Amino acid sequence: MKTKITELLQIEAPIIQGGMAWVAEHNLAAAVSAAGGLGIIGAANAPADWVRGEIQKARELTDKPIGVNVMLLSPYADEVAQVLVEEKVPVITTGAGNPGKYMEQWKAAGSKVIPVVASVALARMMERGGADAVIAEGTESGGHIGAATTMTLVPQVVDAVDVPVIAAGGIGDGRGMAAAFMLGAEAVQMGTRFVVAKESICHANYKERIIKAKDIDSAVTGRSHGHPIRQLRNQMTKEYIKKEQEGVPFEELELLAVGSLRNAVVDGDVKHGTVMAGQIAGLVKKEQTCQEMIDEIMKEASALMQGVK
Ligand code: TUI
Repeated sequence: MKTKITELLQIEAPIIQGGMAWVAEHNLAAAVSAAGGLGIIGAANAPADWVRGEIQKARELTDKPIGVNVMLLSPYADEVAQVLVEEKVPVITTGAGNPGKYMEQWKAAGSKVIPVVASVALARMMERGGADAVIAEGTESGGHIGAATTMTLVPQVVDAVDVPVIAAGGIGDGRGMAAAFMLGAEAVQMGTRFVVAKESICHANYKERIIKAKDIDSAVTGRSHGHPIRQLRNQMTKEYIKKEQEGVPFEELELLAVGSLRNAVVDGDVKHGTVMAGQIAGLVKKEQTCQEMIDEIMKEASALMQGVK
């Protein structure tokens, strides 16, 4: 399948893996890229040396291009940005902010820069700043989210910018991918489905929670202080949301959240940890290799789109 994004990024399947903190490390990224999509190393809150090491380890596993996601709220964002220049990372996605201050150095190093946007205004600003494409991410996504749904955001961003648009949020199979193409997207980004990949190092308890999740099993914490995070309901979300309703200040809420994603992903504490996942978790039913996932999604989407596009 050829689209503007497969051409731009030199990949076979228009499927990009989300830059998920603790999960998107070299094994998963290399497996997605080897399967024809674009694997992403999630820099999240990690120090620059860790990011460099992951890039190098991924490159030992595959010759295919691999990208890095920069989480712009990270205290290490400046150092990570520099490592990406030194390592000549072919594709950089960004999340949770405005990457404007890094754009020039990344473009000069030859990287394709693809910011995640949650609004038309930011999409326009990113295009003006030199973005090669944008990821329009709806509120169905896991983790840090915006307000608009994928169904409403994607066509409005498509109409507003000339660069190709990648749809994200609530996409987990070939039907979601075909729907995204109907909205004008040129590729999709998926996170939740790849969390349960065989190559994903995520703890078995976390994978099991996604596999057993039902349609309405996620909740959003942090709305009271403007950093909404979608995650699966558990003891943690119950306590957090109760405290938010009581008007507990941000600093105290933060104490509940610090280290909680690591506790879930690495140690498997899915009761008190943060189990970030998108609303599509209810559709994700089994662990598969990245190759099996990508082949299945491509086959299903292609069949649905026969004669349509
Ligand atoms: O970034 C994400 N998802 C994330 S980041 C993250 S890091 C974290 N880890 C542990 C606890 C708390 C946070 C987890 N999930 N998705 C991309 C995304 N970007 N969604 C929304 C946005 C966004 C929001 C506002 C992008 C830009 C923006 O603009 C701000 C501005 O300056 O205009």
